[in-house]
Amino acid sequence: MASKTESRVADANTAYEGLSREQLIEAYRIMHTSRRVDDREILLKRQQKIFFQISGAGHEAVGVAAALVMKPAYDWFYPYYRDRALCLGLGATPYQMLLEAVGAADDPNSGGRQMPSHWSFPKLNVVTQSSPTGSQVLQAVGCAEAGRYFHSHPNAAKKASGDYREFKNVTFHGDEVTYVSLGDGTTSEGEFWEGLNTASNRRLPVVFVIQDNEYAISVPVEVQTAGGNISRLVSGFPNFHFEEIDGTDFVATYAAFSRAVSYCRAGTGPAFIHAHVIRPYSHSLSDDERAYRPNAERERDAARDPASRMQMFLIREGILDENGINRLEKQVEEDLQIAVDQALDAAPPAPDTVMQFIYSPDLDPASSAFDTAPTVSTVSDGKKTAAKTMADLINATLRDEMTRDERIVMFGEDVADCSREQYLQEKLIKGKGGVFKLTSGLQGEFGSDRVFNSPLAEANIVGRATGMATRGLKPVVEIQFFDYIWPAMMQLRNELPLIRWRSNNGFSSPAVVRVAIGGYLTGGSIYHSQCGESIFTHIPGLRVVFPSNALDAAGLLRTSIRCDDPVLFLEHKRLYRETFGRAPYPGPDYMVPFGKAKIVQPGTDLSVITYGAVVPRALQAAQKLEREHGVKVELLDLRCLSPFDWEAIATSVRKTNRVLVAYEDTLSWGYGAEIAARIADELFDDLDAPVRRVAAKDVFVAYQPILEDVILPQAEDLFRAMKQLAEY
Ligand SMILES: Cc1ncc(C[n+]2csc(CCOP(=O)(O)OP(=O)(O)O)c2C)c(N)n1
Ligand SMILES: [Mg+2]
Repeated sequence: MASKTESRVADANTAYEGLSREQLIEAYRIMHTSRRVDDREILLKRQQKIFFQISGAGHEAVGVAAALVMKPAYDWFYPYYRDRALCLGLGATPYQMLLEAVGAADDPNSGGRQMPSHWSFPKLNVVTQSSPTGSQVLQAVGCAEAGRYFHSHPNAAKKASGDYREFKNVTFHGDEVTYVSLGDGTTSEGEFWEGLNTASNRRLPVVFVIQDNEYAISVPVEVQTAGGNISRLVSGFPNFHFEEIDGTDFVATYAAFSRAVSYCRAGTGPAFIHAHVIRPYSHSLSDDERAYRPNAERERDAARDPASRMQMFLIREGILDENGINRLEKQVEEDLQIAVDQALDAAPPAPDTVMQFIYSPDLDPASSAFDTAPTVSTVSDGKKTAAKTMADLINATLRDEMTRDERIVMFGEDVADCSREQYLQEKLIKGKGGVFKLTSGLQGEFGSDRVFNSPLAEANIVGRATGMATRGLKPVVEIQFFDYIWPAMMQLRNELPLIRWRSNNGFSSPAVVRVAIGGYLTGGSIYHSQCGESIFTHIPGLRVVFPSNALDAAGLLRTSIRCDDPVLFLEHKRLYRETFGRAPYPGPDYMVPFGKAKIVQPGTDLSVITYGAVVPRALQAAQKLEREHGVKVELLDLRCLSPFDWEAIATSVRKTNRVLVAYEDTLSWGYGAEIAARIADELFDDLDAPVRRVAAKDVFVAYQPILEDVILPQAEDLFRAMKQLAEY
């Protein structure tokens, strides 16, 4: 008898793709637990004890299979909301999940900030997930790139004091794999395709998991996907391992994951698993699928329920009998009841914590630690070194920081000197280094794995940077023109600046996004002249910097790189090579703290608050006003727009009692509107005249220079407004 049992076990090991009976029972236990947590949450929602519910029902076999094949706290996970079973399989508990459902202070996912099923388990390498469908894909790609980078630059992973590295732990493994999942409907998002493209091209160890339940809320798959099958569409991507499977069959799904993950682990390339699953419940508790799915179709689905299939499988194979199933399910129920009771008792977050973790609690870029003097550089004959342009000093700062910090990588459109490296090596060409040459020479100096071209896709740039920075790299990426930043808007508004807050400080993503911005180009026209900084200063969690001169650009860029928050660094194209504001090289440690305005010129009669390319124009107007009318203007350059220097504004306005706010962007709802409103609100008693604004006309910039001149604010416009205000 004994030998018969042994041979049965041996058969099972081959029959069940190497899974032991214990593993199969455990797989069922997790699948069943996952379903029961959903059911309990549904009940709690109906009792109004939680506020939202979305289930992982029908998707459990996929999650458990992935969790069995992959390794928590070793591999990396970018799941989506149906991945409850995955997270349970990786080690998360029902209690931790229910804490998010009730919105508890101790919720490890988000501290009560996110809806349930928005997973974030830092200890397991489950990276904070958001609600926008598909925005996780490019971040997963960046995460995989970071793992590869650290593997080839192990020194970069070391901690260093004095900057963000002190607070950013790095772990990595040479054969780690990144999991990213999404639904069938979400494959319609452009970022999905951008992710496939880069993973394919760079042979990245990413497992893309499409959980195809044939619906995106009420929209069926044949409407989303040309021909109705995503596998057919993606089959042309090179370097991929493809699997299309019945994701309700646990053993088959496990086998597919085993093949796919070992392909990725070996470093061969990415894998694509297309799992056909079911959605036995409505999309969420806010949806009633009976409105768009007839009973017959729903019954057809129910017959393929992965949890029931697994239960029948265990019985059929003699792995568990009905008593065994009952015992297991009873235990799950008892444990769940304890978890529910505890979660319902859990304390909610204190209301005064809402502003915590918008920015790094560890490093304040407005502090004096970021206030350093330039080292006056001299040449051999004792003279000061020549004045450099803003472009020169940005390039020099990037070079210095790359030397100092091996975690820095740079990419964007055309930022490399030459992607076809052999041309550089053979010295056949000089190299490009950015359309404005700001990154010139950096690829040659630091190597093609630190400075490289991205595809022409802005979401790709910011999404990958977000994933990389989450892992501890310091991407300093470039958006070629502000006018083309919009494909990255999902990442810039809903992802990059929110990683820290929505995970309750579980993760952070302090990337730097450099952007060429602004007009006054003579012929720049509609699509090479835009401003629009207020759209970004409106985003909590994002620092926004806008220097007007070479020295500030160097100091603020260094602060941007060394700080622990995501930064949008706006570089005015017209100022790149302007004579105004040139400065000698200030040395490799020169920093300007955030949120500190500069008094460009002190005065007593009128304050002008501005920044960027309006600074030299306002200065010209102010000098003329003093020359011709003896009016002394105090000119303030904000330099940093978020945070901004309210103290400096208030001090100046209290002194002069008159204020003009000037900016290059269109007048209405522009950045200066907020400044003007706050002055009117808090400094009303100090004003002897209304708060005035000068800005662009409410129209896009036109090509013909005569039109451009009349649209953008000019020195004469500023002069006129200053004079009127002084005379008021
Ligand atoms: C960018 C974005 N658009 C719309 C929504 C609203 N929404 C949430 S889930 C969903 C359907 C997703 O369907 P699918 O990708 O098939 O995943 P499933 O829910 O079926 O698992 C939609 C439209 C969203 N969250 N994000
Ligand atoms: Mg779907």
